[in-house]
Amino acid sequence: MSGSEVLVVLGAAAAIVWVNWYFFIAGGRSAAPASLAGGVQEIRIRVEGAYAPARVRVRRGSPVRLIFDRQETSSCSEEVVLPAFGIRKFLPAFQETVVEFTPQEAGSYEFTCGMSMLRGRVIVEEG
Ligand SMILES: [Cu+2]
Repeated sequence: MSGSEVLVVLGAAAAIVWVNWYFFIAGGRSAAPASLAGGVQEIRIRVEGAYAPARVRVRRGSPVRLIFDRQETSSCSEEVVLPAFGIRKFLPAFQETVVEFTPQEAGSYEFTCGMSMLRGRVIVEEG
């Protein structure tokens, strides 16, 4: 291989490593873990122009309770949808709204506002 070919191969290898790190390792680590409350994996998500945290990490097979704390009146965030769990819920402004489900399969599941503008993710790990 010529010198420039080696550089191309190294560059491609570095890109692959980066993509894997970015999406799989960093993504999982930056997700906020749920805390256990009486066997329920509970996590509070602030809704104000975005979901905070936007990534939450839970374990498969135990109930999950997401507490959406909506601190705005912007109509964008008035609904939250978790398509994988068949959930669509209205979030009254300046109130907490509880959403509960039990993930049976590990994976990464999106939640969005009613118009899919705000986005978050539930990362379900093996129990
Ligand atoms: Cu919206």
